[in-house]
Amino acid sequence: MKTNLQIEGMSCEACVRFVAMALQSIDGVDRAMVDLNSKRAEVEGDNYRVEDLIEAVEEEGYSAKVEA
Ligand SMILES: [Cu+2]
Repeated sequence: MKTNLQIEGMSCEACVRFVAMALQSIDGVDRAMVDLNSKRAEVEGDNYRVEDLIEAVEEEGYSAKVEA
């Protein structure tokens, strides 16, 4: 499965790394690509819960929502 997220609150490459690490730590996530300029994250994997992705990003102090 694949999920595109819109991330709010990232201001530098360190933020990008925090968000990417948080997403990659979720069970079932194989890959998380985070882009600062577009404020987007693309997550790939199997059987992860989308709510877990959002929660992990929020725990790092950013906000996330699923892209329509
Ligand atoms: Cu930063």
